[in-house]
Amino acid sequence: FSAEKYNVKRKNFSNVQAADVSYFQSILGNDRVLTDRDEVLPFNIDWIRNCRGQSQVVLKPKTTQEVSEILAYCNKKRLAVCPQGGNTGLVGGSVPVYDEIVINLMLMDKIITLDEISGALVCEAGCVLENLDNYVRGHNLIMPLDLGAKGSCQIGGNVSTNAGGLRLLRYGNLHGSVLGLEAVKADGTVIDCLRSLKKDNTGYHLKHLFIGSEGTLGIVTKVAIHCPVLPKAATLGFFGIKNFENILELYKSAKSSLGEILSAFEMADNLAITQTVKNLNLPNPISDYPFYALVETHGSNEVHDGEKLSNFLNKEMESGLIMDGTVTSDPAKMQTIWNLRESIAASSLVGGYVFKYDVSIPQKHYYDIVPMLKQRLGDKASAVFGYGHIGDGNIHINISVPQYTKEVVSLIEPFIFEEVSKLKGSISAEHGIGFRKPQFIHYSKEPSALGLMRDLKQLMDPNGILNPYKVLPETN
Ligand code: FAD
Ligand code: 2HG
Ligand code: ZN
Repeated sequence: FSAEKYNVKRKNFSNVQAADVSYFQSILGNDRVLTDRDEVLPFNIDWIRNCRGQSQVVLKPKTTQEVSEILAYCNKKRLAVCPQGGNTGLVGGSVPVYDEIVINLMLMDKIITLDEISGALVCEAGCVLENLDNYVRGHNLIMPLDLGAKGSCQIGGNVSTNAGGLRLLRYGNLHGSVLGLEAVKADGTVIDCLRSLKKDNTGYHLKHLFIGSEGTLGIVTKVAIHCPVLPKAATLGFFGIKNFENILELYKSAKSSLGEILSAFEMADNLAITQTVKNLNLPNPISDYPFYALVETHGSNEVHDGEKLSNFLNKEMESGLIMDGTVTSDPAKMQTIWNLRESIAASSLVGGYVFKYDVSIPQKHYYDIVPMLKQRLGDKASAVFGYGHIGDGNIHINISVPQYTKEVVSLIEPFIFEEVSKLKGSISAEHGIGFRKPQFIHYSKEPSALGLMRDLKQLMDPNGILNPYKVLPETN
């Protein structure tokens, strides 16, 4: 269990009793209260199989009112809970540590309204991101975020982690695109900030407290989000690059040559791509190169945008920044390339154990830590690679080892966080702190800021029932 592995002590919460289960059944009915061991198990294990909890109860509310009644009861009885969306989180925040009751939002999946003039979509928190995107595309809009987990992550989970993803560079982060939300506090109070307005300076911007709070301050039950217009033209380039310096030069050039139509600029090193091709049996549209860049445009004129990207490719092949590449606006071919990029995360789950790090570093030093870690780990690691959202200065470092050992952990942590801190980076760019990183949060947050985080937690969840052991470090 992860509690033993990471040496975390159970807090003084109540244990779930038969009477508690009966109460939950009285609100939800028997079908939406899971207690069978086999049924509960998948809700206890995270996507990368780093963490496993011991919950015996999973609740599946269908309405805000039900969430409110569950929380009011748990708060009164001192029963700890773990809010859960699609369980695709990568820092162990979405699964219980001990016997916290899982509150999974999957049945709160209704679209409420879509304003085609403003682009404001209002929906319940359990809507799966891809379903929302398919829906709004039917109305000439797209979701402002996209990520490899879109087929199972939920908008409430995205909001609670402040997910970034593949096009943050163009469409900004959720603090900008979430217009409003509804959330339930630990004591069951429903906080209604569900406005769909672009402008609303009426006092404190409370929605921002819930965006990125990883289920520790409340359960998000509804979201109002701004959807940009569906681009009439999308083109994608996939390029082979000689070295990391050339990726940075290419990024600078893409910003000036493609300007307002640039919608994504991603990079991957050789091993990230070759391992994905090998482990998941996927095609690579170009041959083997030390680095790869993926450059996408979203615009309103196919001919103009296609020309711009082709000219960019020709110019940079002549300059030598691009060694080889392909540009396409064919949806099926674009999908194949995106699929290769989006599958990198899953490729490192094949065999052994994976450590995933998600850090922000000033772009000049973006890749520095990968060779350092390779050297430090030697043959103790079966793979060390780096890839990510270079446009956002966000690199994902994946380290695969045959099996988890304390020795390997001690070679990686806190070394990696110390290096990030030296470079004035962030130890979590987009995945959050969850269960895996609270003890390292001080590398990125000053004591005064951490103190205010604790004060807010105390104010909003005085009994600490919401996602305990997550985000905030233990005070000894
Ligand atoms: P969960 O994993 O279920 O939960 C995540 C956290 O949010 C937990 O702390 C949980 O307690 C809390 N939570 C969930 N729902 C609620 C709610 N309704 N109210 C309150 N708290 C809640 N992340 C990125 O930022 N960018 C990426 O590009 C990206 N790509 C990914 C690709 C893959 C293949 C995978 C597996 C993951 C990726 N992630 C990425 C991480 C993950 O998908 C995101 O963090 C996502 O936003 C989590 O959504 P979820 O519904 O699965 O939430
Ligand atoms: C991505 O950008 C995700 O693909 C996952 O954020 C990162 O698994 C990872 O390391
Ligand atoms: Zn990412």
